[in-house]
Amino acid sequence: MKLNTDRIHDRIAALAEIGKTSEGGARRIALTDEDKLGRDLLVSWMKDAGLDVAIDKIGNIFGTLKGEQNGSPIMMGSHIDTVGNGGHLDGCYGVISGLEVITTYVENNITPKLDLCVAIFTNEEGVRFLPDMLGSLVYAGGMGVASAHDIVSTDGQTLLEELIRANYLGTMECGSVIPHAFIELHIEQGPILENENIFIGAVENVQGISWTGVTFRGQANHAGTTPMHMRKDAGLAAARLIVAVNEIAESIGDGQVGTVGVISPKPNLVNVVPGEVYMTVDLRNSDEEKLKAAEFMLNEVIEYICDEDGVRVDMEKLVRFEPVKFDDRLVDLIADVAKEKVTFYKRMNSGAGHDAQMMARICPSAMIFVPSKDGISHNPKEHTSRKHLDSGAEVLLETVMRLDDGYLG
Ligand code: HGY
Ligand code: MN
Ligand code: MN
Repeated sequence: MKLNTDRIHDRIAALAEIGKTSEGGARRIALTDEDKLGRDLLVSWMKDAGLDVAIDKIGNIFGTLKGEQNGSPIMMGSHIDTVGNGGHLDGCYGVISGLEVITTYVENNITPKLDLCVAIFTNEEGVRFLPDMLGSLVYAGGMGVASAHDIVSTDGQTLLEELIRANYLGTMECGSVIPHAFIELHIEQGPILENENIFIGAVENVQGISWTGVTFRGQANHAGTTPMHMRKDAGLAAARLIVAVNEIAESIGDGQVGTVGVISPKPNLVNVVPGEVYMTVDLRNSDEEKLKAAEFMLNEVIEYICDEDGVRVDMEKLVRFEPVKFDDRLVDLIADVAKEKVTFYKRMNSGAGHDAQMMARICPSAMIFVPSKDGISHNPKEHTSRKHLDSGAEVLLETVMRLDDGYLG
């Protein structure tokens, strides 16, 4: 069977037009009008292919081609929601390629043995509703539907209100269909494959993620009249923490990363000493013990900063996912297919979080990576060459065909 890779590129381009930013990036934040329009477009393509379309109680979308046997489906999928000014491939590439794999069966009049399904998970990015990978987390039983429905977005809406408003509050029970296997095709979003001139990554695990909200509380005061030794400068505390997070990552090394992505000073005025600063700390490591060490160091340094600058602090654990190991048999299958299709492949970790790490809780799961140009992602400059995108989709098709031929038994 041959994929229609032109259609993959045309559909990536068509989806990119929805929520396009002035810099040519993507802005389809979860359950906004743009996300809804993207969802509607994908659902229309699923229906064009004659798939059964189901929506669950957290807004996850499933397009299914019935197989000969009644049983668990081979599921592919990812997400189409984006960060604030992201790229056009993150998530979308895996969804559109999964739909293309199924459409190829339909157009070749081949009925698979097992059901084939492509999934679109709600709120993977986690920039509007916390935590990230929310739709797949709930699907995998990591959070109750009611609790998820009550989550309040950064702009004050509950998830339930936004699901209703977008008309994506489905009736299918979350987790009611346990896949035979779950395969997520995704861009690497990092520099490794490109630096080593490798076409395909067979992803073995996803690193652990720790997100903390930190609010330093000092005292707003006049920038001109307040002597330096009398200040309770929350801005200075925040600056020290940004440097400290970088130093924690450097001191642990071994792939440890640390990021302060949100910094919101109040009152954020040129002539007022910041009285309060809200910031987020994102720590990640594929080794759980090292991630715990990084979290310990974070708490220690925040205590030290408060003493130094005479400020108080409130901290909130926003997200905490342990590292996830994918199914060895599936990783071996992807590696075998990659060896045949592209010769150069690599087993590797994932630095980014993905829906597959949640699906690994309920079924054999693994990921296929393709290179990211200059390792850039979550940025309008996100790009992957056509030859790499096509290779990834071909590896996905062959992997699914072998699973349908009984690879996992
Ligand atoms: O944060 C992540 O790694 C993913 O993009 N949600
Ligand atoms: Mn993604
Ligand atoms: Mn992302």
